Amino acid sequence: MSQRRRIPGLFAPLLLVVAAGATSLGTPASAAEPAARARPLSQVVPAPASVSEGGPSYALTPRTRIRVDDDSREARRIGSYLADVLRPSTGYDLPVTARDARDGIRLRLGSKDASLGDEGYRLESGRHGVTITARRAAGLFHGVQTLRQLLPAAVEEDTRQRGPWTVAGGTIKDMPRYGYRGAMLDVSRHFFSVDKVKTYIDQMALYKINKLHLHLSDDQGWRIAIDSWPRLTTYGGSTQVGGGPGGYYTKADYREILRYAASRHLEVVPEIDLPGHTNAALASYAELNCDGVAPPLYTGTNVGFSSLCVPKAVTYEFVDDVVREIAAMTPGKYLHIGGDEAHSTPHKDYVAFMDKAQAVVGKYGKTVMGWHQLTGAEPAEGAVAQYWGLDKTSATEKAQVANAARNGTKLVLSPADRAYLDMKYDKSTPLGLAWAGYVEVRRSYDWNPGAYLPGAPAQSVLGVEAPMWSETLWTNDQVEYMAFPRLPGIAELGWSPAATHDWDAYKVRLAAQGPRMSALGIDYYRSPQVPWPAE
Ligand code: TNX
Repeated sequence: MSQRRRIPGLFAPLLLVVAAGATSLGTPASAAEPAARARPLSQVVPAPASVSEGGPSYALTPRTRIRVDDDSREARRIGSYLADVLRPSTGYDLPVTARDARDGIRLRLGSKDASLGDEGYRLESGRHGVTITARRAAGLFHGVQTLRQLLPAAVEEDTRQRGPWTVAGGTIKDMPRYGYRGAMLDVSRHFFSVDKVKTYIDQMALYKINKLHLHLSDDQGWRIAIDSWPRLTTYGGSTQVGGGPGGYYTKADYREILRYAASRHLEVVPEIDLPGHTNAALASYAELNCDGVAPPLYTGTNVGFSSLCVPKAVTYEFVDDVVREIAAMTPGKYLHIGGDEAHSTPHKDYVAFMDKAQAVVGKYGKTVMGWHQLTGAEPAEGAVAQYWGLDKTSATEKAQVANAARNGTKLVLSPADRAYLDMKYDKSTPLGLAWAGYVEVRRSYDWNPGAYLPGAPAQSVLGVEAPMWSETLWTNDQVEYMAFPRLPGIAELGWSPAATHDWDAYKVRLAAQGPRMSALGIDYYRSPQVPWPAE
């Protein structure tokens, strides 16, 4: 479906420049048409760090090439990825080539601009094409996401559409506010196949999310094969919420997710939730229970009723084996050990258990992540606490987390009444839960991660994450409806400078994502708070 949107009056002067540029390039359509389609460089989500608009635009033609440097396999891979996005809708060949060309799309690594960091990029668009420059492949990849958004939404369709494919002239220099910009998928309450996870990864990448947190175990299912404890999956993974077959990832499946995530420049953060949320493990191995009796599998949605047996030695053989096998497969830095809602573990036991479990994570070379209840134990040096409280969480609990942050614990912010993608938007939302309240689009966007937790130093904040708990969700359509359009807002909080934060401006940029999400087949929630264009 092609997008024909009206030109907002505000952009008229810019568009005159664009139109002039397009005409002088001899763009095949009438002079008025390309102007109607060139979107301002600033209309990207997440908002770029700096934008300077103006100058002639560039329009892709059937002769456009994607040029990469001869010696860069990474740039070539990203070039092929871009070509795969653009070919179906444009119908152009878009060869990826190291041959010199007078114009086209140029992807260059090796920028000397240190201020770009590992994930930043510079995008320049003008008469002869679009050049994206970065220091590292991740930056080039993020620049390519920006370029997608500068093209008409119809470029995301998988069948041939009418152009012209015009990119407005100007320069973007962009880099993230935070290095941790995550989304979590709970594959335990309902299992999600490798293909479903890949679909979500692609959608996350469009908004420059760079961490995929997989909640791999919970009361209702154990989803990752552990060779030394095979019943965890063959039995513990055999069902899910509401009954039904469940499922699990073999090691090859998990490696395929890792490979695919890496190809989209996402790091996978695996989570094994301990010592609570462990009914699937306890059901699979009787010896893990204090009374030696395995409970039945669980298909309901209660929390807080299960616990590993803290005094038993076998518990730590189990934790060691699980952490060792997962750490060995996972290239990323973090291993998340949960630690939330351990309501059936006495506090003294909880503290003793978390001490030992954190040491195991360290022994296998990973950095501990845990839900913020970890700060009620002794966080290991360098540990990361994921805060999931609410505005109304008690001052004492917030102070405990802030205090840990002052003592060196790092924070990832996932406040449940802002960032939980499984919360209903309002009372009419057919999916999701409401224990943290309704979370409309504005509410999920309108907070500042850098100043969110009173008393926590701004430097302790590594970033943000949007968790998707799956008690009520099992299809990609359902995930999309809950994630979009809130996930782009959380992504923007993680990426864009605080100075760009402004709901009134954001809602207009977000509205422009509507046709793009539709073209991508994303079934998003048409929030009445956002001025969506007619499609
Ligand atoms: C709380 S958040 C949980 C999960 C539930 C979720 C539902 C957290 C660390 N624990 O066990 O799935 O609420 O919204």
